[in-house]
Amino acid sequence: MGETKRGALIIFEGLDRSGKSTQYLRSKGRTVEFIPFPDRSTPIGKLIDMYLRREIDMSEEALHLLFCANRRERVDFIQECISTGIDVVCDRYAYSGVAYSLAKGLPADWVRAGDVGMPQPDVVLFFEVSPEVACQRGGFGEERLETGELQRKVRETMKLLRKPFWQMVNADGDVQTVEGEVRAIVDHLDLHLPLQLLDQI
Ligand code: FDM
Ligand code: MG
Repeated sequence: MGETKRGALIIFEGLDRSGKSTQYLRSKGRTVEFIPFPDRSTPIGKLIDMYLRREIDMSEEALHLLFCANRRERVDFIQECISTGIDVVCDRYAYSGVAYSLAKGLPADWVRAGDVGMPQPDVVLFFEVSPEVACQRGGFGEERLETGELQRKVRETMKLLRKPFWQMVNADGDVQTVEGEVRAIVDHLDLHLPLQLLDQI
């Protein structure tokens, strides 16, 4: 009694341009910290940003490890927020990391090992948007990894990663409809158990 309830770790996953960030901004109402992955503000995030904007090259393996390391850079912050009752919303997480690298053909066991021990989400909201709708939304195709072919593979691979704590959200609809779906899910999270760590992805 009287204890502060811990914060929730909420992940938004889905294709590029599926409106995930918009959803976050419109669904606040609690104390929320928002972390986009890749987090381009950190030292490792800056390297990833340079790669995505075609300023530097690197091997797919090195890139995969940088994406994993970039998430590790923020673990202390995530845990501090959760334990003080602040919700953390991440735009992408280990599932993007695994799905993109598997879609490129990197070895499955090696890829999936990179995020073991990361905080386990309370919920992953998977925003499903048809590729046609995604392509029509602004800015698509400017960065590396945004080709239609890779996106299609990622979409298929992502579905194989589905866990009991995933919830599918139809993101083709208008913003208000999607927002309603998100609120209903987030309002019913059970935060009585302590935050767990991922033992597999
Ligand atoms: N991406 C993102 C990965 O390939 N692996 C990862 O671990 C993460 C977090 O990076 F194409 C890809 C997904 C996307 C690109 O992401 C940049 P944003 O959300 O468009 O910034
Ligand atoms: Mg992008």
